[in-house]
Amino acid sequence: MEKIGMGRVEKYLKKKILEDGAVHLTLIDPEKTNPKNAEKVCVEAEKAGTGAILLGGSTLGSTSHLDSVAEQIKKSVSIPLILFPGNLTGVTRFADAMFFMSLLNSLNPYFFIDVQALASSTVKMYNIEPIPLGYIIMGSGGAAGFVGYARPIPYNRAEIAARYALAAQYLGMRFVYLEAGSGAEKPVPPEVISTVRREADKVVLVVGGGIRDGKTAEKAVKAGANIIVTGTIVEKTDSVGKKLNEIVGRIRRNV
Ligand code: 1GP
Repeated sequence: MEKIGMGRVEKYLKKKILEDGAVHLTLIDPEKTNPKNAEKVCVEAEKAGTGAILLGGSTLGSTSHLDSVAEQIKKSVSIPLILFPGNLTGVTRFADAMFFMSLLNSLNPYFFIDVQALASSTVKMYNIEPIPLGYIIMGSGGAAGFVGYARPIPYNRAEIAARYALAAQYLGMRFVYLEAGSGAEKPVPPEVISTVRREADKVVLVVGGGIRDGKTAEKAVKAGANIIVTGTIVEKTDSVGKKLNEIVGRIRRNV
């Protein structure tokens, strides 16, 4: 029984949120990179003050490719490596933790409970720390929405997202992720974030999808996001460090 509760990475994230006001996570999509490039991006991201590396994608086919990217990242940085799996292929023994996530607004039970059941014994065997997370897809939803059979919640229906988030809280999920979809034209609007924050007042609120600059990230944090995820900007920006510095600087309290 004494083993039940928060693990090391979750405690680290929560402490950092308390200290800094919010945490930034750098998302690496293994399909869009290779071990060498991932190392370069992660080293720059760590220097810029990102809190952890998230690793995963919706359409990943090869776990051996994921293994080689993850192993290289682990060798190169000291911040935690957290998995953000889109399917069974997204589990690697080189990770410290995993967003053990359920896609709450999927029409397909595979994505809210079956794939988790299939993955669970591997997560245990590799001693990966599971962080329970309710995943809610909004707006246009992107690839995650399509692959996950999601019924994305429209931005003008924030109260629906808030109810899903509160249900996740009552089901014991300690994190809720509002996802606009990778590369989304429109990120989750601040008024949606604040409605969800007011209702689900005990969860760590993660927001991602379409965030490309410090101003947007800061608005999301002011509306109640605790964690900001950005992925596409590290794929497309030459000066990754500069861009991430700007975002991390804007979301940290008193900076
Ligand atoms: C996608 O929320 C993440 O799952 C990050 O989105 O790639 O648009 O930063 P971007």
